[in-house]
Parts: sequence; structure tokens; C-alpha cells
Amino acid sequence: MAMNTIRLQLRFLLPLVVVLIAAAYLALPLMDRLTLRWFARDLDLRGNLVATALSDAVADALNESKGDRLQALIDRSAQDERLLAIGVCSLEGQLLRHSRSYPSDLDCVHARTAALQTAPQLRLAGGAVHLSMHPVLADSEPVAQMVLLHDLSFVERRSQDTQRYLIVFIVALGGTIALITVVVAQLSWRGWVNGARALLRGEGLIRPPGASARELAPVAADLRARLRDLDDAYRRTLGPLTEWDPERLRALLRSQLRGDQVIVVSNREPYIHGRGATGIEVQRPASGLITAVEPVMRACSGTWIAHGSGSADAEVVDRDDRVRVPPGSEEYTLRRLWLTPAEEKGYYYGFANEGLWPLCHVAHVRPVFREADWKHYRAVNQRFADAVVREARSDDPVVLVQDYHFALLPAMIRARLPRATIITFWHIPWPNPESFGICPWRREILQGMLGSTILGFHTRYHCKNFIETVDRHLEARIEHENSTISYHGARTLVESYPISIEWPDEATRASWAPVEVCRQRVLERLNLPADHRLAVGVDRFDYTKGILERLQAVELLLEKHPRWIGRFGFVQIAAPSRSELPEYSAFQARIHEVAQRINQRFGHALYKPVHLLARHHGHDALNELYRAADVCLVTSLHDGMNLVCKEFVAARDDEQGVLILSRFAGAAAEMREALIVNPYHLDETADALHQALTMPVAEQRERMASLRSTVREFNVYRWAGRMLADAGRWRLRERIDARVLEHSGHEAP
Ligand code: ADQ
Repeated sequence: MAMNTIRLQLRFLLPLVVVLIAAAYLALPLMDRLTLRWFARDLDLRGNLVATALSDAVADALNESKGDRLQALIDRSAQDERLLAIGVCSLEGQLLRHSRSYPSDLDCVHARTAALQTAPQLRLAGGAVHLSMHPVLADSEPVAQMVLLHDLSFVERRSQDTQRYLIVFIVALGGTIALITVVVAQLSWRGWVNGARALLRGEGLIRPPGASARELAPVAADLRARLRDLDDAYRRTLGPLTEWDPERLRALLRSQLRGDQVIVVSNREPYIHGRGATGIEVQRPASGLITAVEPVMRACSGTWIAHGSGSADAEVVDRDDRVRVPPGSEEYTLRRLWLTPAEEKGYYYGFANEGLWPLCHVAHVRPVFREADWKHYRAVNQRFADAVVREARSDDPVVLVQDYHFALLPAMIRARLPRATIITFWHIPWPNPESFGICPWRREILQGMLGSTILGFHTRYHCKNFIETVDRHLEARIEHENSTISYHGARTLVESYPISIEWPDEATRASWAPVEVCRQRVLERLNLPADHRLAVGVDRFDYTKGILERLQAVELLLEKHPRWIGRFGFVQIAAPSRSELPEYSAFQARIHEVAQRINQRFGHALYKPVHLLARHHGHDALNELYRAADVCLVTSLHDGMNLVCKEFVAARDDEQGVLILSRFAGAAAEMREALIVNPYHLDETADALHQALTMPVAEQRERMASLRSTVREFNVYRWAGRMLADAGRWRLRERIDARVLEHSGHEAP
């Protein structure tokens, strides 16, 4: 490294020396000529002065016949130090008198010729001589010419001195420049290397003794973050790495949010401990949100705050209400928060599920808004905000707020932790401004949500609805091109992040029973013959899922195509959900009735076309059912995304089976190869069912292969990764803005 530096410096210095020598070589003769011209001009002036002074005396002396006075005058005047000799010529060019030192070979004709030159010089034995000729006037009339010879040897002496000084000066200048160059090069090389190292260590480039490295750490952090950004951008451009998996998500968490704490808040907890016949049993609730967020949490080992709703939840937590989950592998912390029955009734069943849920889903169930529910909703949101503040280990954690139960939470967290990065994901649709306008607390809800740094929806359409709703009900600045909303000095990015599932890895797939075995098991369990065709529906028991319309379509199929009677069965798995609410209990009862009616109409003692299994199923049981089915029916009347359709596709590694999908589910935007239906149009769904049951194997394969590649690529890690990468970029920008603000002392625009 040192040799390289010296070589580098020599490469710079040698040309410098050459340039300086060349400059000296050119400058010296130039200077000589210049000084000579200056002196000649001086001597001319001096000559004029001398000639004018002598002119009268010489004119008088010329009139004397003897000429002794003239000789004496000339000799006396020539004693001047610089005046070498004087001669007096007649107007005819004859040398009349001259001083003793006057050159013997210089007659008047030669003197006149020399005087006419621009730099009249003669070289005599004693050295260079400057010559000038001046008229001698009597009554303003020239009567003779005076030749003055000035000594020029002093010019040569001075020129030599000047040359010596100039050479010394150039050498000194060259030396100084070289020295400065070497020193600067050394310092800056060492300084840059050490400075870069120091910065990467979190220290400063120039750190006064005793100064704390911590002061300069933000600069280092910015630099590191920018390097990480570049790295991430580079990785994104690499084709094969575009696939998201847990490792890639973990890498992103390490690089973009290094060391930053991730806190998830949701109403539903990912694991419920309940008292069962054999003691404490653990259950994973049927919830799309849990399905999606759980893999993310496992990847980042954060803290998940949720309502502890299990009958044995309190028995397994520590004194801070925490328990490590998943049971057995314990990858992250679940912090449980307890709600009183009144709180649960008002906040969860009341405002969230009787108010916001029907408000956001256009499923023709009227929302119910009660003042008392709203108060509970606000109070519970505040309790969760307090829990977030307590769990936060720094003032800027990354908080992932989940769903419509916590519309007020973002602003409440923001008030206590202004530097937190709050990502709110709204798992259900967002209605148009007119529909949302019927909510009595529309402004408070929008203000609460705008406490988020990033607000995510499944589709662009929901984002657009939200932005238009804000535009209608709040005085906020909306930048459509960046999809941001500025409200009360804070900015929120409104972005679409289509949620998905964890794509099963090879080990998981290897653990599955073959499709034929799954089929055989399911048919046996349902007491159906082996050649039976099977369609499935898997949902929470919710009126938005279009279960009623699905049953009616099955009925219509059997009506329109009687050949399926006795050869086709429909299995509906329905996890009990919100059954405490009258709307839900009435709906669930209605579904039981309709299923029974269809079975009575088309079934007999040994055949039931509809199998309604209204209970929770384990993940393996669902997977077995997906693999056994010929058709999966997803007919939501309105759905944020819907994960069941993605689970079905992921389960079909045999590339068989047909998906019928509602155009009102967010998933329809991605899964175009499904048979897309309008669930309100019963004939269309019944025809799609028939088409699915008669679809050739090759067409099934073509459609399924394409759907599988979509879900595989757009998996849940991509959903989380994109959101967290946006959050990482946002945090970086915020830090830079804060630093600019700190340095400029002005407010950011
Ligand atoms: P959900 O309305 O709960 O989610 P969905 O996306 O269909 O809807 O997910 C349901 C999940 O529960 C699936 O993982 C499914 O396997 C599971 N499940 C359903 N019935 C079950 C049963 N009987 N037993 C066990 N498990 C069962 C909300 C929004 C959706 C959005 C998700 C994720 O309403 O639109 O897709 O959040 O954002």
C-alpha cells in the first residue's frame, strides 16, 4: 500500500518538475529582454535630460574658435557614473569633439545609424553600451548632434542576479509544491481509509480526542443503511432471488431493520391455550390474518400483542403476561392482554364486528353503531397502545398494526412514540366514500389510521377508496403520484400489498399423503363411493363468504344437470365465528336449514349432496380435503383477499383440480386462471361448477400450473418483505430528513 502511494505521488511529481524547468527555460530570456527594454527606456530619458542640460553650454562652446571649453565641458560631463562617453557631431556628420573614453571607431554616420534602431546598443571591449543621439539647439535651431554612450554592463549584472533569484525561487516553489503534495496525499489516503473504517465502526472521520463515537454513529448508520439499500436494489435486480422465502425475509430484516424491534398487534392471538379433556390444549385459530402474519413473526422473532381469549391462556403466561410460541419451537414472544366481558362485547363484537365489518364489506348487512361500543373501542385501543409502549425497547420500534379492530391505535402509538414506524394493514376491503360516510365517527377513524407511517390494503382499488374517503372527510394534503397523505404534519404512504400464504417447502410436500390416498380417506370418512366427484368450501362461518349463494348454486347445478345427483358431493367446512352476534347466529342457522333442504330434495338414506361440517379443522385435515377435491368454491360476496383459494392451489402439487373464485375477492385480481364468477348470479356459479366437473385433465393442468406459479411467487414473505422494505426505506429517509433539519435548523418542507 505504501509503495503504491509513493508510486502514485511520483507519477504526479515528475511531470511537475518537468513543467517547472520548462517554465524557467522560457521565462529567463523573456525576462532579460523585458528588463533590457525597461533600462533602455530609462537611459533614453536620462540621455534626453543630460542632452537638454548640456545643449546651451555646448552650443555656446561651439562658437568659440579654440574649442577648449567644449572639450572641458564634454570631459567633465562624461565623468558621470553611467555616462561612458560623449561625442559632438556637426550637422554634416563630422565628429567635432569627443570625450576621452569615446570609441575611436565610432564615427558620426555609424552613431546615427545605431541610434535609429529600436534598442540602440553597441558592444565595445568593456561590454554592452547604449547609444543615443540628441540635437544641440541654439535659438531653437539645431546646430550640432550630441552622441551619448551609456554603460550597460550593470544591466547584465542585474540580469544575472535576477536569473539567480528566479532559479532559486522556482526550485523553492517546486520543492514546496512537492512537499505539500506528498503530505496531502499521505494524509488524505490515510485519512480516507481510516475515516471510512471509523465511519463503518460508527466513529467519525475526524474525531477530537475524547469525543464520543456515539455522536457520529447516525452518520455511520446512514452510510450503512445506504449501502444496504444499494445491496437490496442490486439483489432485486437478480432474477432467481426474486422469490421470497423465510431466509430472504430474515436477510431483509437483518439488513433493512437491523436490530430494530418488531411488534405485532392483533386482536386474535396466534395460539389459544384451552382446557380440554386431556388438560391444556393448544389451538391455532381459523383466521386469514394469523395464517399470514405468523410466518413473518417466526422469521423476525419479535413480540406479538393480542387479546388472550383462551380458557387456559392465563395459566401458561409469566408474570408479565408473556409466553414463548409456537409451542415446542418457541421462536417469538406472545404478550397477552386481558379484556373484561364488557370490553370484549363493546369493542370486539359491537363496534368492530357489528359496525366496521359490515361497513367495509358491501354484503348488504346493515352496520350497527352504538355510542357505548365506540367508547369501549376507543378505550381498548388505548390499552393496546399502552401495551405497545411498555413492550417497546427503544423509541423507534417497527409496529405492525393488524386490521379493523385497531383503527385508532396508530395515532395513539404515534402520540407516545413519535419516532416509531407504524405499518397498519387493513385486512378487509375499504368501501367508497359514500358508504363509509354513514359511520358517525368517520373523522376519528380516519385520523387514527393516519397515525400510520404506511397504510396497507390488499388492492389498489381499496387504496383508491381510502384516499377518496380522506379527501371527502378530512382536510388533508393528498399526493396522488406518490400515494401519500399528509395530515397534521405527518405523512402516510397508502400502498397495496396483496397478502398470501407460506408456500410449502419440499419437506412439507414430502410429508403429504398422495392425492389418491387423500381422496380415498375423505370419501370413506364421508361415507361416499370412490367414483364420487367432490367440491369443497372452507371458510369462517361468516355471511360475507357467500356460503348461502354457494349452496344455492349447488342446488341449481343438481337441478340443471340431474346427472350429478348421486355422483357429486359438496363439503362445506365452516369454522364457528362470532356466533354470539344475532346476525351470525341467524345466518349460521339459515345455512344449516338450506343444507338440510337440499339434502332432503336431492338425497336419500345413502346419499347426501351437501356435507356441512361446522367446526374447526386442523391444518392437516384441511390440506387433505384440498387434495381430495375436484373443485374448490370461493364465492365471497366481498373479501379483502381470501387465502383459502391460495391454500387450495398450494396443496395441488398434482396440478389437478379447478378453482371457482368470486370476482369480489381481492384474490381475483391475481388468480385469473380460476373460473371467475359473480356469486350473486347463481346460474353463472352453477354453470361454472358444471364446467369444472367436466373440465379436461389437460386444461386443469394448464390452469393449475399457472395459478401455482403465481401463488408461489406472490407468497406471504413477499407481502411482508415489500412492506418492511418500504418501512426500511421510510426510516432511512426520516433519519436523513432529521439530520438535514438538525444541520439547517429549518423545518423540512
Ligand atoms: P378471513 O376473513 O379470516 O381473513 P380468509 O382469508 O379466507 O379469511 O382466511 C381464512 C383462514 O382460516 C384460512 O387460512 C383458512 O384455512 C382458515 N380456516 C377457515 N375455515 C377453517 C376451519 N373450519 N378450520 C380451520 N381453519 C379454517 C381476513 C380477510 C381476508 C384476508 C385475510 C388475510 O377477511 O379477506 O384474506 O384476512 O388478510
